[in-house]
Amino acid sequence: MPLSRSRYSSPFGLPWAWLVALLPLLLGAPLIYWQAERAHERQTAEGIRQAQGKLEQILDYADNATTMVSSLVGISCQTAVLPLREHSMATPFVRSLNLTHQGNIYCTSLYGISGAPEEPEQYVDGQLRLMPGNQVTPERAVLIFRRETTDGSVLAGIDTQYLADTLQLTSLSAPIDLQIGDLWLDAQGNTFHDGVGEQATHEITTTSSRYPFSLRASPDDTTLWPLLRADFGPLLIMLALLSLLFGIGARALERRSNSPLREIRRGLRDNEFEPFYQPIVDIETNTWKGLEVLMRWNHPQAGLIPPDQFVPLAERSGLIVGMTSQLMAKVAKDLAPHVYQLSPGFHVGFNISASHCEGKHLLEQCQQFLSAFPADTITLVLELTERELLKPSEMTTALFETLGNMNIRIAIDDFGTGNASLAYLRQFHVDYLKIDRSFVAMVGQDALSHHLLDNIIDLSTRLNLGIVAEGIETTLQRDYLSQRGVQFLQGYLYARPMPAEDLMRTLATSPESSPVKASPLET
Ligand code: G
Ligand code: G
Ligand code: MN
Repeated sequence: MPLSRSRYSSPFGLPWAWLVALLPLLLGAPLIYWQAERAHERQTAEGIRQAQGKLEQILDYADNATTMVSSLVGISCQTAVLPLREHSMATPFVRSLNLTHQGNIYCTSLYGISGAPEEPEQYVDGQLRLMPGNQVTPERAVLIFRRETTDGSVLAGIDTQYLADTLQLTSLSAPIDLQIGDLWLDAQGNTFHDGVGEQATHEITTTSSRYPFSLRASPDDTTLWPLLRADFGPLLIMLALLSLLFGIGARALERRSNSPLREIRRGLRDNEFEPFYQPIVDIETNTWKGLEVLMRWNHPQAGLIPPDQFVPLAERSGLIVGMTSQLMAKVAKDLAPHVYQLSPGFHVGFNISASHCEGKHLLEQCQQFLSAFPADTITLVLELTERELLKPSEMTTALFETLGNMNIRIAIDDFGTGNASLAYLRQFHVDYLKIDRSFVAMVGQDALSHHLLDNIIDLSTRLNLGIVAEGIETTLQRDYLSQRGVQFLQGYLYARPMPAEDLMRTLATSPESSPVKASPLET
């Protein structure tokens, strides 16, 4: 098929298919990202909620233990140290219990009698104090829980390792930090002071209603991507597969829409079929006797396409009828303004396919074409190729009868290449024979070829019909044919098929109201 698919699907087709293919990804990817972000936020909120609960649990133990020993405040350390130690050891997370009296830590479960200042003002809400490290564990921070009693207080030391572990366990989707007063503890157990006003974009914070501490989670992209990969990977793969499917679908659709037949239909709709004109010369007067109209497809991408590449398909599909209509309309528009520059009865020949004669359109189209010209100014000629003979029927017989009555002439094209009988020529009221150019090309060749050519000319002459010889390229051919009585010649020697502008230029340069002089291209 000459109208290859790839030729018409690019360059405009391909990007369209790609765009369609990308559609699921373009629409789906932001959606997935948004979903992942929501999921990430939910996970982070859940993590921070769990962290808060666990920390409150740890503080509950301290709360409990300090309640248990609160009656010991004020009692001498020697008496108090043992129950202090017992409760300290029996309570999870609590590593020491201490008693204070009159602003002095006078007894601790670790060393017994002691004498450090209590510094109650350092406690947030008088209850919690995060210390970067003390004399027991200088490297590790400690959280002190404080319970005030009537004559002093109980302090419970909690190893921050437990807190850090809790933060670590709940920091699955975003790192969580614990804030007590202006000191922070991170999941690695480091304490730090935070810069003021430094806030991550998606930061989530929570404050315990039971103890004076806050938590902060800072989700960021580094924690988002692993989640995206783990939870949304399959969805992304599905999306990519969907894209592939869309792409294949789009390509298939595109191919269908670019099938040659659709392309011809599109060309017809876009008025792309145009006439080229080739003169037929009367060698007796050396003037133009007429023109043959040859269809060209002025394709927006492929340029001018010759008819043998699309006419056969157009004939099979019936589109040739509409295309011929389009051609006739354009020819009428081209020639009507110049009709008085043409010799009276100037021939305008159209190639008509056999299938066209079997429908009812041909007669109407011919009438319409002729109505564009003043009466008797031009002669319409229909060229029917001998390669494809018409099937005689009542309808065709009547049609050609009518055409004859309308002074429309019938020419047998490519004469000699088929086998039209005398009866056929009579039945269809044939007026002209156009000797195929393959016979004309035999001029000057071997004896057998000459014999064939002479026979064809002989036959044509004896049939008593007008004779046109096609494909005249040399003066030798011209002279040979004219010597044998062929009156009308057509070929590159006189002119190649030309577009309307060239035809108009030739008509314009010829003397007014006289037929165009035939001027051979070569001599
Ligand atoms: O102009 P060119 O030599 O390319 O034409 C090639 C063939 O196409 C010729 O056989 C000619 O008869 C055919 N052709 C040209 N124009 C038309 C047309 O308008 N209709 C039909 N049916 N055939 C055409
Ligand atoms: O089949 P039909 O006679 O309609 O074909 C006419 C075609 O023959 C024209 O389209 C034109 O391109 C071609 N043609 C016209 N004159 C010459 C010529 O002198 N030499 C050759 N090789 N082709 C010609
Ligand atoms: Mn022809």
